[in-house]
Amino acid sequence: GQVFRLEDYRPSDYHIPLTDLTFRLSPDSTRVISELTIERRDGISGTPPLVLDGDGLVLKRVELDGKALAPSAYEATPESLVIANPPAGKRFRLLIETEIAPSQNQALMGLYRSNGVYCTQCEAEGFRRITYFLDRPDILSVYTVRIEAKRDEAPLLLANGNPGERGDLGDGRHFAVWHDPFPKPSYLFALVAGDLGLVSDSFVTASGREVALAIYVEHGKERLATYAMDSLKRSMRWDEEVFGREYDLDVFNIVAVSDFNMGAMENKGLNVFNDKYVLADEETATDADFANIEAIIAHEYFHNWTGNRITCRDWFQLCLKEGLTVFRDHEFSADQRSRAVKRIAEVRTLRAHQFPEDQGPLAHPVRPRRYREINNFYTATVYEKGSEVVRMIRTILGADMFRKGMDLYFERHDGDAATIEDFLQVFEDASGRDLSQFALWYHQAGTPNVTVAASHNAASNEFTLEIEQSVPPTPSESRKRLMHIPLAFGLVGQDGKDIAYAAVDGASVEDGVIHLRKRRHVVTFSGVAERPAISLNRGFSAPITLSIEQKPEDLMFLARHDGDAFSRWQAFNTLLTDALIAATRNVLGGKKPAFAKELVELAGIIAGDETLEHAFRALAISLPGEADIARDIGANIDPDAIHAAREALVGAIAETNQSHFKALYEKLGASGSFSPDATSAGRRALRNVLLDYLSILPHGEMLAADHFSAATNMTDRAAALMVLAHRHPKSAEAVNALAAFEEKYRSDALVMDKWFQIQAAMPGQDAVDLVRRLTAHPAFSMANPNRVRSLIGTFASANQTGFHRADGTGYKFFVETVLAVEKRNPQVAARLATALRSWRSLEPGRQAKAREALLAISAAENLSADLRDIVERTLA
Ligand code: B3K
Ligand code: ZN
Repeated sequence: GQVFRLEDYRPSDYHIPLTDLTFRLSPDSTRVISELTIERRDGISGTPPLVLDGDGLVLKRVELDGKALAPSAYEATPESLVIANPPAGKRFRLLIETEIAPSQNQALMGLYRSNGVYCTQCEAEGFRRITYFLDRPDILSVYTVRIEAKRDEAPLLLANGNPGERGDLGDGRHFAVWHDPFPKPSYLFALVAGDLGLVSDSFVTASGREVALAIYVEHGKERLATYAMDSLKRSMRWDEEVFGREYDLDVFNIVAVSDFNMGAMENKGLNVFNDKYVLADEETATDADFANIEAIIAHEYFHNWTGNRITCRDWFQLCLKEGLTVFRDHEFSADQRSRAVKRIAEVRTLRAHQFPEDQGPLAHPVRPRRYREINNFYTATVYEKGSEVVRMIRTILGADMFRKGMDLYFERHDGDAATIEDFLQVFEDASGRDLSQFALWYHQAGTPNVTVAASHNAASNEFTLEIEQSVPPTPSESRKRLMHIPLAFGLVGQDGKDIAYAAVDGASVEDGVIHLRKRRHVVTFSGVAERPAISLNRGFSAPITLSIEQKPEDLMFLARHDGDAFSRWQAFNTLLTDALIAATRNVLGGKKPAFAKELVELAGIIAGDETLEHAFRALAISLPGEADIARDIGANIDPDAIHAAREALVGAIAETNQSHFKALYEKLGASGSFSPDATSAGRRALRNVLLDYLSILPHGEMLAADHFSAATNMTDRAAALMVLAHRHPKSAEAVNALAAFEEKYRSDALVMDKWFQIQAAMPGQDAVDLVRRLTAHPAFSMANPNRVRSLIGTFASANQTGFHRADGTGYKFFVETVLAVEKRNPQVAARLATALRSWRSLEPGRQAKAREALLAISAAENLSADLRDIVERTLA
């Protein structure tokens, strides 16, 4: 396939200042009439050919300045429309009529139907599946859209912007016109038409303008959009208060659809959502679902400024909108909930998804320089590491200067299709600082490693850190340059408070942050009388791996006393990880894993520490997952040994703390009336982690079964079901609970996703047969991305022992399924296939079988560009 390169960017010869679209909707043959006002760009001499993008299009009519174009004057293929000699005048009008079949569209890009509702997805390159266009993000156009449809089939007609004229067309058809005054790229175009229920509300902006808010959902589900609407209003207010950003149209519409390739889409004034991220009540959604809804509603809303008003010049700049908008939604959630708990959750996600990407064959810079298929670059690196990079800018500049830079960004670039260079420039201009070395975070792939050795000289009252940075090689980047790494830190004294030091030598230290810029720094703190415990990378100030020789006593001390909550969590997590790695080694050596008494007791102390939030305690005592342990071991992975080691530590902690955990579990009690707020969710989280521990003890299945039947909300019910299915799969309690759950929710697709997920993650040899059987379940469908992700995605990415079964049957099933999904939906298949990205870290037997699986996919006929790109890079 073709390779696109950043350095090949050229502005287009033509612009499209105005785009008027008419849609005559019909499931099998929709007509799209596009009337474009086209302008030659200033400074272009002559009349270069006009080349419009298409994808699978059928051209019905083309007119230039009101006259039919002679067939010799243009060339149309499904992939492009070329006008060799456009008019010599500066401006001309082009009319293009295409025919498309939304009902046949299973890739869910362009115009398609979900549950009878017409909807669109155009990012990144879906607009070209609707009409011929300059389908690139630097072509900003003002759109007017007229939709015509059968009134009974689609009483609701929506597009971007503000509503205009609407009326009857006779013959049971009607129309509506929408106008969006803000010039936008084609990827932000959206249309929705169908029969949906409405939840309406309103919002008065800081300057006093009233905005009509609407969320459209399936009829009968209106009640389930309450939390989404509340999240929207809080997001709108927050963006005014924290970033000074007001909403700019008269209406803001959200539509929930059940067939969607990802989470949601920020189309101007008309966000389209995967219904999983809109619909929730206590009976059907977990606390994690509520938190995701809040975050994603906010994320898409925040794109209105970071993405829509200021968009990307080209797709290499994707992180300009995504990394920044993730950072904004993280900050929003931190303000709405517990900042410390939110930060820990973010870091866990980053390590689980971005680190393996950055450390494997699919590694790429936050701003990539080349791609074959842009859809494969909506990655954890672009999104999550992109957000971490913005966070580091704020750490380096300080909150006030960061806000000044953001203000300048909005002022200088409103209406632009901008670049990462533009973004960095505003912070340099606002602060007068040089960010050129820092910019490497955008350009260089790989997770930097920082190695630290600490020593205290009691005679001279000096504390010294020897710090070294290195960036490991990544595909096509073998030589790396040195990074600017902001390392937040504290020297913790015996009273648990940070020790003051008199002076620092060897690196620049500002406001508790060591700035690493060289390969090696010897940083000496003078005036330090007692040997401190060193707390490094506080708040996870830099997305790095840290290797530091630390005494277990120091880590235990930090786990109890570090003033930075994140580092406190980190200290205990490091202890747990070290213990699990050692235990895995024991299992492999045929020995019984053993754990330090102090460690298992500390779990009990943290669980019961009433000075800490429930949610923090729950996170602290949750063991690293099997994939986390595998990542930290790094090579020669045997998932069965990891599983055995982890279960052994669960058992050791549960046994030692048995009566304490039982009492705590009882005290936390079953929930009374439900509230989705963070404090209530934290209490449930702690109680459910305790259940997980207690369930490993004798009669654990009875306790879990009681928990299951007493549950009055989905969080508790799903937690109990998971414990039963994973820890006591053969018990009557597990079988009954799975059956009861299925019976109760069989017609609620989103809840059935949880049922599929729990079973797909069931550890052990039997999972592959179970998952295969479940693909035939009436609630499952290969055509629906949520179902596929729940069952197949969970199996491949969250079931280490099942998927990586030593005999390779997990991989065989995976190959068949990925290829079956691909026939309909290449994007979802390509995403699934990334589950094998860490195949080289497996032990040799599994490694060979995983490689065969990848080769089998790459040998399949008519492989899509999406899947080919992933598989070839993974094998390279
Ligand atoms: N911008 C969209 C993602 C589009 C993915 C296209 N393959 C959602 C978001 O990040 O907000
Ligand atoms: Zn986004």
